[in-house]
Amino acid sequence: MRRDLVFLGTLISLVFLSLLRSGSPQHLAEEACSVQILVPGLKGDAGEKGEKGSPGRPGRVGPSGEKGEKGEMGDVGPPGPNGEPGIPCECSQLRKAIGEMDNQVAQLTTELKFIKNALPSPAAVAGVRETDTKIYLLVKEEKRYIDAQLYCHGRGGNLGMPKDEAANGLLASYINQAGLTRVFIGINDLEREGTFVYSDRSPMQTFNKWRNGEPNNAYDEEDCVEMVASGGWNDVACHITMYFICEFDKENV
Ligand code: MMA
Ligand code: CA
Repeated sequence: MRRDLVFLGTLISLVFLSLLRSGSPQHLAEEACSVQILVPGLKGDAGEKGEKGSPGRPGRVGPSGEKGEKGEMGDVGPPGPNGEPGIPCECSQLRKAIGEMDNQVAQLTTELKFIKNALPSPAAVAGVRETDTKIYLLVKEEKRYIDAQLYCHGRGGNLGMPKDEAANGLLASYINQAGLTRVFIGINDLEREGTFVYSDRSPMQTFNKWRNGEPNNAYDEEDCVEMVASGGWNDVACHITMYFICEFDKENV
């Protein structure tokens, strides 16, 4: 029994030694049986720089960027589905309404034909211009200021009274498109020299289009106003004759 134990102890020692020998051969050559072999030696020199490592893992997702510009408009979508079928109509009522409208159209057509024929001559009126609230009519009949004003009054209007840039520009282009250089407009100082008012007697506000040096009351006799092709205003004698523009309020037409 003891011999077996001694044998086992020797065997363990041999295995232990062979393990140490294979792990650190240089030290073991001199001090194979010393206890010191179990204590770490002095720190060695720094090793050479290693090779570049493999790339790291991807970083965390960054914060969202600024909002981009608006994209272009998309294509037109496909047509929608068909609507529900309509309710059956009251055909007799509709027929009656259509019949009445037919009569009205016939009556209006006759009246319009009459009005067109009754005009002085087709060439006397060069179409019309309109804004949301007004209709302008260029009358190609030469008249003195007073007669021109009477002509417009007699038809429920006034001589053209441009009271802002838009209206003035519209009248100017109207004149130019008709190939004209000047027309009477509804502005005068007949009542009080130097105080110009619109022909509906409303006072001149801040807007005006006087040409440079106007109004000059040349020859001491210029109390009426013309618009020239540029849209500028000039005071002129009221007794001269020229074409003119009437204006009508749509509410009164
Ligand atoms: C000049 C100028 C005007 C005036 C007319 C009258 C051509 O322009 O003096 O102010 O109204 O003459 O003909
Ligand atoms: Ca003048």
